[in-house]
Amino acid sequence: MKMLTKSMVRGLLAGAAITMLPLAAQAAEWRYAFEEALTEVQGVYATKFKEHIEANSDHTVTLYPFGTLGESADIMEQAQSGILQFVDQSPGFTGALIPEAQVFFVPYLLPQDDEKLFEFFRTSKAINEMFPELYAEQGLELLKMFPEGEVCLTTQEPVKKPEDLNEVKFRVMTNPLLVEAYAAWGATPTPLPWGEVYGALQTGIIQGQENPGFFLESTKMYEVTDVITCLGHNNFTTAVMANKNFYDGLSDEEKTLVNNASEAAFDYILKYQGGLQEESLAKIKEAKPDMQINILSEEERKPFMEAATEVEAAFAEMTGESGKKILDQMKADLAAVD
Ligand code: 6CS
Repeated sequence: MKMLTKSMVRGLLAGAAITMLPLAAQAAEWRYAFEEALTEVQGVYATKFKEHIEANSDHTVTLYPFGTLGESADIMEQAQSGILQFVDQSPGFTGALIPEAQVFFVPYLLPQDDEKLFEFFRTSKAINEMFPELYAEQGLELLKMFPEGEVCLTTQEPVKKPEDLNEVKFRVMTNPLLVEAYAAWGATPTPLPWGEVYGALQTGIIQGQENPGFFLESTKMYEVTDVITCLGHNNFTTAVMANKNFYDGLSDEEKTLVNNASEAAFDYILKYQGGLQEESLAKIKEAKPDMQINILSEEERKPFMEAATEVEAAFAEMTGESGKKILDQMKADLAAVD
């Protein structure tokens, strides 16, 4: 897909951005970019957010799906500089900016049971109180974090044990802890932005990658891989935020509007995910009957789980005291929903 250059994007958005400045109390156009297509989970969330804002105010929200304004790193830069008012960037790409956000890549930290997982996202102090402070330091108002679905691996050959990943060039999001996780499992981790993944699989530059079921189906990852392996090691987390100066400049009423829109979209997206993983895997099987889909047993998962200790130690080393506080709080929050 052809990407716009940064200066083209700035030119495109600058005119509209100027109209925003003096009109905070009047009808404004707010821009919201995300990392997926309109019909994928982030797009469904963004659509719900937009609907709520537009039904309850004179403001409009223009949505920019993946590919319209660049890669994940580009839209984050645009949100930080105030060209965009809202952005959805997954912690998988936020590691350099906010190292603590990498906590979501400690394998087997999040519950595999959806009810517990959703309750954790709803009630977690780490997510709802501590992370907003860390995002604020980067000029971002963290509005919501939410899960997108169980992450599974796609490879050319079956993966039943970590040794099966030996020498496999495995694409990960651009996140140092994910590199550690796949290295701990014996793979050769290859960080890449999303836009390069299909082509890299097609040409054999990489042989594997991981993503939730709905994304494996909608992006047709199954066309360029032969085996899907689910080992319960993670659920894809994403984060929606606003430019902090923009948010702080809103009236109390507008802040409530934005917060209520976030709550409405959050509730909707959790319900939307009921059965989505199973449906997506079934659709893949239908589209490509010889695709092997392996759900590893508890016994088979054990060696993958054991490597998690090493990854947690790497997280501690990368993030020091601040990371420890987040991880400890997350563990306490998880214990509370268990
Ligand atoms: O793997 C990725 O890079 C992408 N995966 C998902 C599920 N959403 C956006 C992200 O860019």
